[in-house]
Amino acid sequence: SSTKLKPLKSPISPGELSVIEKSKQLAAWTAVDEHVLPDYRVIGIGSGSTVPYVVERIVSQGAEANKDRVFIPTGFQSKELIVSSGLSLGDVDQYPTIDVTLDGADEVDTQLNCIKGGGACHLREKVLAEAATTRVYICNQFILVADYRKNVEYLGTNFKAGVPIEVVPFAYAKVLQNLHQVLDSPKATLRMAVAKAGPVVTDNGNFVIDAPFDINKMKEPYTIMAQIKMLTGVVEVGLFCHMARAAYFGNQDGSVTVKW
Ligand code: ABF
Repeated sequence: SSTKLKPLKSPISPGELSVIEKSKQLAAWTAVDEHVLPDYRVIGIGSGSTVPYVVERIVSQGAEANKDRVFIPTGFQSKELIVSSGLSLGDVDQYPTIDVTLDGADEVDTQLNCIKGGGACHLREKVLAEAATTRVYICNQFILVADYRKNVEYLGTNFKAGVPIEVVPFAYAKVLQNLHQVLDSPKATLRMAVAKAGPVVTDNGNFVIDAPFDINKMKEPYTIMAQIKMLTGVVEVGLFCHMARAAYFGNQDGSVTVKW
């Protein structure tokens, strides 16, 4: 299902933020208003460029609202964000059940399946997503926030880089070979750091492969995810299937689309 909400008034005057930034902010703020409830104590904070607006809105709820809360990061970036915003930091090994996790996405389909991992944090992001879905059917609170470009019918429509796959360094060449020859992703490549100085290394010390698939295959993301996960050396796949409860997309006209 999907619905469109009325424009939310931003305190930042028009022109200060680009349309895309503003749509990220609208999505994040609306999601916080709907899902970060006063009695929630353990809150997962994802990664990427939309999540700072999530934290901005949470901070605006005031010191009293946040004094008994603990915030769990998905990686280095969100850890810094939590600490620099004056919020209390926790870890998922202390809090394996999270009240709500809010995170960005590279693309989200109509079933709320999504591609994540453009920022190479998808292993930890999936752990936090799962921690917020532990009480699935009772209180699944994994919430996506994104701008309008991420709202698609099928994964791979706009996001052409492919499915991010975290692999242990020892196994990367074998995983690449399997992706090329067995799973029909001939353009799968090892993600390189800026200026090709070397491979991107995740917060867990692993490499990342980006594997593009035919758009028709992406219509069944769960199948692809399961096939990739079976490859020896794969740590986690940036396809999140049947996990999100809702996705919020800020639109160019200042409205917010909610999919659930
Ligand atoms: C993270 O940030 C990732 O999983 C995803 O790759 C990326 C998307 O973020 P944004 O568009 O908000 O920068 O959540």
